[in-house]
Amino acid sequence: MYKDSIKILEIKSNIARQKIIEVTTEVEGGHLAGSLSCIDILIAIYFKVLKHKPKNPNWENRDRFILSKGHGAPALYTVLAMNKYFPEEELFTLRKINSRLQGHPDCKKLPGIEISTGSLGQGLSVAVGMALGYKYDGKNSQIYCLLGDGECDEGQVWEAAMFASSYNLKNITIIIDRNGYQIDGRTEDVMKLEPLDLKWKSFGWEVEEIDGHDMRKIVDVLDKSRGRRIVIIAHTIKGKGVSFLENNNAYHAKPCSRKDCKRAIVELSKKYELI
Ligand SMILES: Cc1ncc(C[n+]2csc(CCOP(=O)(O)OP(=O)(O)O)c2C)c(N)n1
Repeated sequence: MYKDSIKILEIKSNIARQKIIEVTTEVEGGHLAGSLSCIDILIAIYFKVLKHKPKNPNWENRDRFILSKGHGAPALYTVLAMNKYFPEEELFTLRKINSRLQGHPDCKKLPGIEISTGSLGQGLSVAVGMALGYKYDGKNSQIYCLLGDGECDEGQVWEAAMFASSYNLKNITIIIDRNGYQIDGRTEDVMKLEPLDLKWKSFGWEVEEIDGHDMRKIVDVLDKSRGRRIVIIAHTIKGKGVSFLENNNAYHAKPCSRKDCKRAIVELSKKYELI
């Protein structure tokens, strides 16, 4: 892929980060840090990898993306708005009563949401069911599912993992946002996940590990995942992109103050000389 197109994706990520910070500050809510850790992956998926038609969200041959860590909704909404699934101004209705943009994605309200998520551990089961349906229908489209690393504590994740290999599905890509934190602290302190790669391999999945903020690597590995049953362990940083948010789990579900929002925007803007 040309260097330029990677650069454009990186700039889109930077713009998305600013939007996530602005919106969560303005509405005084939303899971900020875990949205910033997965946004590079979502930008790569929605702008480079996914076969989809924002003007026809139910196009039957589309690939599907499921945000199993549904609390990362601010990141997903931002990328959907950037793809024109709905007007960008609507982002500022996040978590408001009667808004289509609830704290967790609602597939009955918002176009582009494949399944409602938020109760951790359930998204992969739905993704696997969709992959099985596509296999039976003879479709060559791919299902992508993003899990949190803390979410992998949920037993249902492993039941779905076992099911996918038992049915020899080869149309599903899991991306794990391996930012090392969950709500109560470091994943390895709460419930050890390592060796995470060996766990997935023993459940019958191929595994790749990447830097989840290296846009070229993200696009490459996602492109090559088509037609396979694969887990991409994406090593990321919670709060990525802003010095005082990075690895600061206080911002798990807390937005920036107005003053810190301005600081964050200035910091991000300087990266691509956007100001
Ligand atoms: C079944 C269930 N239990 C608890 C929660 C509350 N909760 C929201 S986010 C979160 C932490 C998840 O950690 P991780 O998947 O690592 O997300 P990240 O750190 O990337 O935000 C928890 C426990 C939930 N949404 N669902």
